[in-house]
Amino acid sequence: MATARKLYWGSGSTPAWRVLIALKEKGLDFDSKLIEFSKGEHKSEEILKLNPRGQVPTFVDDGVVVSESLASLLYIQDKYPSPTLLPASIEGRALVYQRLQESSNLQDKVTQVVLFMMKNADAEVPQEKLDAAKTELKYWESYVSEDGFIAGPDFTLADVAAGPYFIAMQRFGATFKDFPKLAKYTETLKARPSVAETSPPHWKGTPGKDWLAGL
Ligand SMILES: N[C@@H](CCC(=O)N[C@@H](CS)C(=O)NCC(=O)O)C(=O)O
Repeated sequence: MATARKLYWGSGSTPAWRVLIALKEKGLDFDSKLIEFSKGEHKSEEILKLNPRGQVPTFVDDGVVVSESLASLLYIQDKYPSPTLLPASIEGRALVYQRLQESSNLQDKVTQVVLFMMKNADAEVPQEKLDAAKTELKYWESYVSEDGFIAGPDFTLADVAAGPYFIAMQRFGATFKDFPKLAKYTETLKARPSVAETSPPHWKGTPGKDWLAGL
């Protein structure tokens, strides 16, 4: 049945995965528009009209267009507060907002390696890009809380924003051998229904890569 919500997304797009997880966590239905990058569908007139950058995710809700993944997460939490993905305390929310913003660094470091290797299939993974990703992981290893998630004991927007990147890194060969808390955290995330059920469909039955094997 058609709903007032529509999400344009691509299989393997980690920013889009964030939005899929948030919608699942909130139990929200939406019209799903899975685009194929190989056919250039992200640059279709339909998407460009909504998002001049021609990128996914692009999310439309009741005529409101939010096309940046982190903005979409905040919008979804704001419009659909229950069940909440934010802590009750202002201190807790401050930490979630901090980690949400920081997840852009994670996004950047992973994307730098992946895009380079997609364009240079026969090249060695540049060591400086791997080193930058490793430095980034050190921060996140220190952020995982003893009792569970990235910003405390509960699953929050911080996990929605950052979590998919750790799973994607694993798909690209990372083992987190020097990051035991992240290794455990990644398994916890993968077992969460909202994450498992929205995992990139093309990953099923296809091999990953070893580009991040050094991590
Ligand atoms: N900052 C954006 C990044 C979105 C993004 O880079 N999407 C990629 C897929 S992962 C895309 O659509 N790339 C196509 C393009 O840039 O032309 C967000 O977080 O939503």
